[in-house]
Amino acid sequence: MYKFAHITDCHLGAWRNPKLKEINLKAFQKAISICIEEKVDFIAITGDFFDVNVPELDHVKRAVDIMIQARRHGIEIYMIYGSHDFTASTVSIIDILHSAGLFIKPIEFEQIKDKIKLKFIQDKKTAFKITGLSGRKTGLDSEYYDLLDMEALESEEDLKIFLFHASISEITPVDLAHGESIPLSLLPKGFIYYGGGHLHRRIEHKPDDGKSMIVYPGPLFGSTFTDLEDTAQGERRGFYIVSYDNDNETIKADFIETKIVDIIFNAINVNQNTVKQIEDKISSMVEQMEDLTDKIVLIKVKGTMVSGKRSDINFSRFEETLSAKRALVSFINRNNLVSPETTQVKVYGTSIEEIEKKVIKERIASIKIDPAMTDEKVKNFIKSKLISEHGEFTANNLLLALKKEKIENETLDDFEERLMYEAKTVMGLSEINKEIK
Ligand SMILES: [Mn+2]
Repeated sequence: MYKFAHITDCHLGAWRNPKLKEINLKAFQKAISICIEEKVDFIAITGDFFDVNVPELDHVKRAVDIMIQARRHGIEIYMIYGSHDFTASTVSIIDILHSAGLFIKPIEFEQIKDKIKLKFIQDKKTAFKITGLSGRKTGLDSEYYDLLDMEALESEEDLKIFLFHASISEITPVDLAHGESIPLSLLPKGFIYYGGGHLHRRIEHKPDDGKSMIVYPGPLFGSTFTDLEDTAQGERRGFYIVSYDNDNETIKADFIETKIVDIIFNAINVNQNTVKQIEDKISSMVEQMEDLTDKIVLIKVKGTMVSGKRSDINFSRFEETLSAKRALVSFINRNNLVSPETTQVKVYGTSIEEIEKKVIKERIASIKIDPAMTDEKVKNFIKSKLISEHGEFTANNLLLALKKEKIENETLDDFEERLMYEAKTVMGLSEINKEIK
């Protein structure tokens, strides 16, 4: 009997709030401690280990300290990149930790003509052969899956595990089905386990062959308000311990919960309410809430106000009340609260990222090439960078590149140069790093 753990989407370093940041790290510590207790043979981490490619160093140190515990118990770690900790143009912290020998990246490949031949890494203890494909920033994943040398992947002998960081169309829940996904048919066949990352939801799928499993554990804690809202509404967070029985050739995946704190979620509909009415509603809800000690309290206020602006409402007063009631952290989400002055905004979403994506999609849809344009080179450039999904890809990546903040101790010149370099790379104006990490 062999056992391995599958952990994903830790998003370490996510959350500006120090308490949430800490809970997230605690969830990772808990997962690793359980892996050690359960004596798993190895751990597979399928991307978005960190929330960004260059996280704060104190957090990196603590994550490393936790991983070292597993390594000291002889537990090997296999890690692929996710869309959050991957970068095409510069170095990710994952590269540095990999160079230091902390874990193995089973994502090496050979490019033979126009095909990508993935290399397998054989785990010493279990003899499982592991390979995988990392997540990219956004979009274009399917292009890489299209290029895979499937025959080589499928004809490889022995027990195989495939690690990936992408949505699969057929098994993605409808409410998460924005953004790009790949069809099931693009996964190579004949593997015993397909370990997925990227979807922040727990999904177990058993293909018809009855011999394999596709599993998304979902995040250990979560990195957005929506994640926590899902948790409060019953989504359990944790990871999987997968056992393989050699004699019967059967595979079993057990979900292990890593809950650190309870989360309470309440929504208030304030459609067509005045500022005073909204304040009264929130106030009476907050007054009635009990038993909040050491819990995360989330309140979502939604609707279109009859008059006034969001900033007319004194939200911090309610947060103070909640903290006086000993809530560990409280959040009043007003992303879905719209004042009449802002109703010209036509897209809604629950997170900034989602709203940005929708706005970009809408704007890009209206970009067309002027039929009078004759220069083929320019036309092709526009097509490949600015039109339809290519345009969305460029815009989303440009936004991510320009969102980067100055790192402490980085000079302004270096920072500007780094931003410029990333932006140019996104626009295809510098030498593009064609390597797939
Ligand atoms: Mn993620």
